[in-house]
Amino acid sequence: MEMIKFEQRDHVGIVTIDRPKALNALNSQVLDELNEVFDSIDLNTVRAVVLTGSGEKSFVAGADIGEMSNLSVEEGEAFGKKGNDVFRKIELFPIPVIAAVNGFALGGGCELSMSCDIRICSDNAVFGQPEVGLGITPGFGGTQRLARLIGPGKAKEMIYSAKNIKADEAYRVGLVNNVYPQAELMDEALKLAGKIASNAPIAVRACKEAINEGLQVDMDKAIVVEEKLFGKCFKTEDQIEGMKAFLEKRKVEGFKNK
Ligand code: DAK
Repeated sequence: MEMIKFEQRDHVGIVTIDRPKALNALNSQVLDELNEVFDSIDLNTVRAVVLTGSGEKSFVAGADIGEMSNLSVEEGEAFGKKGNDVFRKIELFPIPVIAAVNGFALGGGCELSMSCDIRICSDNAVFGQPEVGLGITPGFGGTQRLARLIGPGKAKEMIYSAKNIKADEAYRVGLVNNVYPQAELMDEALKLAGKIASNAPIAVRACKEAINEGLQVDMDKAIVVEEKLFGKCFKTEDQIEGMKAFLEKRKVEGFKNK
C-alpha cells in the first residue's frame, strides 16, 4: 500500500493515512487502501485500532477536491459509495476504533473521524463541514453522524455556515473526548487503546455492538439487544476468569479472547 501505513503494537493496530503533501485528502486510492487495511487486520490478535494522519498539520483535509471536480454523476455516485462503504466498515468494525485527530478534520475528514468509536485530538485540530461552500452537501454521512453526535442545532450551524471549529470548541460540544498537545496525542491514543485492549475482548466487542445497534431502535428493543449480547458472554473463558479473579481477590491473568 502506498498511502496507508499499518503497524501492530501488542494488541493495538495503528492505521496511518499517509498522503501528507495533500494534507491526507481522501482520493479513490486512499479509500481503496483504507478498505483493504481494515480487511487485513487480524482480529485474533488486534483488539483496538488507532486511526490517524501523517504529519503534524492534518488528520484528513477532506475528500480530494481535485479528483471530485471532474466527476460525472455516475462517477460521483461511485465515489460516494466507495467512501460510505469504508466509513460504515469502520463504524461497524468488530473492535473499537479511536480517531487520533492530529490537525485538520474537514469534510470527509470530519466524517471519517465520526465513523470511529472515539475521537481525541491535538490542540491544533480544526473540525468542519465546508461542503456547502463548494456547492455540495456533506456526502460521507456528515449530515447524519454530526447531528447524532453533537445535536441537530449545533450540527446545522456548522453545516449551513461551513464554519470550522477549533479543538476547544470540538471538546465543548462533545465532538471529541479529549484534547492533548500535539506531541502527546499518539501516546494518549495508544494508552487508551491499550487500556481497551486489556479488557475482555469478547465483552468489549459486545459493548460496541450493543451501543451501535441499540441506538438504532427504541428502548424496549434496545434492552433486548443488550440482554442477548450480555448472555453471550457467559461461559466464555474470559468471563469465567474475570469473575474468578475478582472472587479470589487477584488480578486477571490476561484475557484470552475466548
Ligand atoms: N483535496 C485535495 N487537495 C487538498 C485538499 C483536499 N480536500 N486539502 C488540501 N489539499 C492540498 C492543497 O491543494 C495543497 O496542495 P498543493 O497546492 O501543495 O499541491 C496541499 O494540500 C496543502 O494545502 P494548502 O496549501 O491549502 O494548505 P493551507 O495550510 O494553506 O490550508 C486547508 C489548509 C485545510 C485550510 C486548505 O487546504 C483547505 O481549505 N483545504 C480544503 C478543505 C476542504 O474544503 N475540505 C472538504 C473537501 S469536500 C460526497 C462524498 C464526499 C464528500 C461530499 C459528497 N457524496 C457521496 C455526495 C466530501 C466532501 C469533502 O470532503
